[in-house]
Amino acid sequence: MLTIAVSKGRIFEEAVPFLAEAGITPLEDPATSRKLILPTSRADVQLVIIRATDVPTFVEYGAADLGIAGKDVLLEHGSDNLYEPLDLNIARCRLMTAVHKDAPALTGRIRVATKYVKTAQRYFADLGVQAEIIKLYGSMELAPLVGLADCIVDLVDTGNTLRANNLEPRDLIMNISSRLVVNKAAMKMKNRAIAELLRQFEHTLSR
Ligand code: PRT
Ligand code: MG
Repeated sequence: MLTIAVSKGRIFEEAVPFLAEAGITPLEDPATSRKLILPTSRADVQLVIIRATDVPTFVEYGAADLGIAGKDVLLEHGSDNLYEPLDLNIARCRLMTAVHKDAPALTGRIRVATKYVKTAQRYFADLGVQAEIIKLYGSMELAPLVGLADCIVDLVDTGNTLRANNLEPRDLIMNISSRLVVNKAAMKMKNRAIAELLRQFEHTLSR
């Protein structure tokens, strides 16, 4: 049995063509099903439906053989205990800093609200900027509006969320896409099945 960890929402939706190329169709729609383990059209493949941020954990511990996770999540999770053989180039966005549209240039010690604590810490340290990082779990955009932070670090796609809150993007930290990750032991023990899946995913990418 191959177990693939995936989050519902945009990653699952954009992963469907990759799965289909490998003959994998979930027997229920994760958007409406309450099941956390979804059987598929292939008797030897099941999906586990989990939070995006939990995907590296499941794969690292071998609770799933493979997973699909955003580079943002992988960076923040920060484990060397995973193989990352394939950039699926899906769920693309940018990890950026953003500030109030009327904000002056940031100088001196700044306060940064984000859920990407480790990534933000590393980014500002590399720039030599003194930053106090404030961990939030959501609605980062609110922080500069109510004086909680000078700046946020968050994902930007269309920019609509920032604009709707009178914020604007400043600096690009990294272009983000979702990656296939593989458990290290599974890569050895289930090499034939995983190598075949990799080939099929690569074939989808090349079309
Ligand atoms: O939603 P939930 O709390 O369950 O978890 P999650 O937010 O981690 O999951 P999900 O499915 O929303 O995101 C999964 C992955 O999709 C992320 O880890 C990214 O790699 C990728 N991705 C791609 C995005 C976006 N684009 C994106 N636009 N993730 C989130 N957003 C959010 C962003 O945080 C901001 O709130 O969308 C808003 C900005 O969008 P625009 O279009 O208004 O700029
Ligand atoms: Mg979300």
